[in-house]
Amino acid sequence: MEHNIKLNQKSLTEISKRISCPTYDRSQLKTGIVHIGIGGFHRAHEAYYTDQLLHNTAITEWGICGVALLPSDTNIYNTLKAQDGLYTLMVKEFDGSLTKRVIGSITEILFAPANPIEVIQKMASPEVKIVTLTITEGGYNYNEATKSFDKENPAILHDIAHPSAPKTVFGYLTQALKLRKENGSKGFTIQSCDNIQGNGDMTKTMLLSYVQMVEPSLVAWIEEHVSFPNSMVDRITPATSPNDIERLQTEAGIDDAWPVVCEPFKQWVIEDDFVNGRPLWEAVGAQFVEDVVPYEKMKLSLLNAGHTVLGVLGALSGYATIDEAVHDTQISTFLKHYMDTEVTPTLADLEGVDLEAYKASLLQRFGNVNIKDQIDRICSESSAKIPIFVLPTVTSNLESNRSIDFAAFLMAAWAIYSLGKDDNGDDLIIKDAIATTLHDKAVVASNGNPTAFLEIESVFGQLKTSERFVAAYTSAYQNITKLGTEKSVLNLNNNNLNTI
Ligand code: CS2
Repeated sequence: MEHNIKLNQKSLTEISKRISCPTYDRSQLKTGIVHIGIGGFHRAHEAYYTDQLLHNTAITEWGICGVALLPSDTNIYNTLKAQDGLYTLMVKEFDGSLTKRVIGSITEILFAPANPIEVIQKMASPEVKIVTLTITEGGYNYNEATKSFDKENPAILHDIAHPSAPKTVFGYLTQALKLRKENGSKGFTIQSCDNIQGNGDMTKTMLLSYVQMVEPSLVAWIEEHVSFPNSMVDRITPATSPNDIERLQTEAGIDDAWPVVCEPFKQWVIEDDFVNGRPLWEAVGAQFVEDVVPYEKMKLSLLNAGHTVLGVLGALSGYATIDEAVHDTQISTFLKHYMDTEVTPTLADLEGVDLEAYKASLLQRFGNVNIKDQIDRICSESSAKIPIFVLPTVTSNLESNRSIDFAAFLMAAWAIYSLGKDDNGDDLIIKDAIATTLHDKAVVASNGNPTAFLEIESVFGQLKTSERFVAAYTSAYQNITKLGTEKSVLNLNNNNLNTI
């Protein structure tokens, strides 16, 4: 291969001789979508679908403006800015090969902390018809303990005090919608692409709680002019590693400072409820349905919770990647038990879905040895994920008097994981917004009071009041402490031999 080429708009023609590139004229695209949160997942999913659509050159109104919301997004902002919004998507196929393409759908990039007004104005501009979000499960400011919007969050208090220089998505959306109302413009659709049951409903409830506090007169306008479709999003997108960057240089001679890697599988199921038009994403594989709830439930409680199982048990066992964990027979047997005996009965009302095939496909996807999805990534922010991925299953099983043993074991394993050491005594780095609380409670738990961990109400709500759960959890906690993860997983599996 000749010299490496730096990825940017100017070099695109040259790069298109090496890998597939946008064939559409990016300079002709209007910005129809503002997207908040330009991490890997957005770039492997919505931006990819939209790029595929834009290859139909008759479509010019759906360029994406990517917004970096947080000061910690400086790096991705600078990188994408230097590359004119372009990046390489590297799909890690099952046979080990890479499918590489440059994605061109992000045509503008803004850094909110540097210029909040610019972001508000962009969102208020009439050509923008949809605001999409990937702000993570924790970004919705929902408090599990009070089951409502967290009004005490310092970032929210900041936004109330400084409406024109907000920090949170709620501050931005409120100001932009207020401006649209004042300008006599149409509303827009707010589309969450995060892993939350009823992500659109959650966005609406949280936003209206905020608006009710700061701009009560805007509530009725939003009810009428803004829609919040629920959606199920899916594509496993590990963090990009230095090896991935190097591989792109070696295989294609392209210098891309931040390519995105992902699995071949992708799915996007969306409720067709858009107040101001939408792209024909169905032309490139998205599904529009009337009720997305069944799909969401299935994905969150099997795929995402499955990840949590593999992540927590895998981390304690000393594994670094998800494929390593799923190739450990006892861990995958545990996962199958959990899926079959505890999750499947809660999904009884799913119509038209072949659950057995879905579960089998998940094990295959988790096992893709080329993906190298990091256990660190999966375990990060568990305090926001577990209440969404795992605890609804527990609640439903407690109500119906079904098995909760595997979930209780998982929670005990998480409590032990939160001590920050794996079974070999090696350090585990815990990345979590409430890492200190998790650690403090984990320490109390390890000093003869396992249930102390369940006292974290923002995660567990009132779960500590369920005697049945507490008993199963305590017994699992003691077993793991006494026997280690491997042996106690084996014992639990053996006690349930006839259930799979
Ligand atoms: C993962 C998800 O963050 C997690 O814990 O389960 O990021 C998962 O990879 C995606 O939702 C896949 O669609």
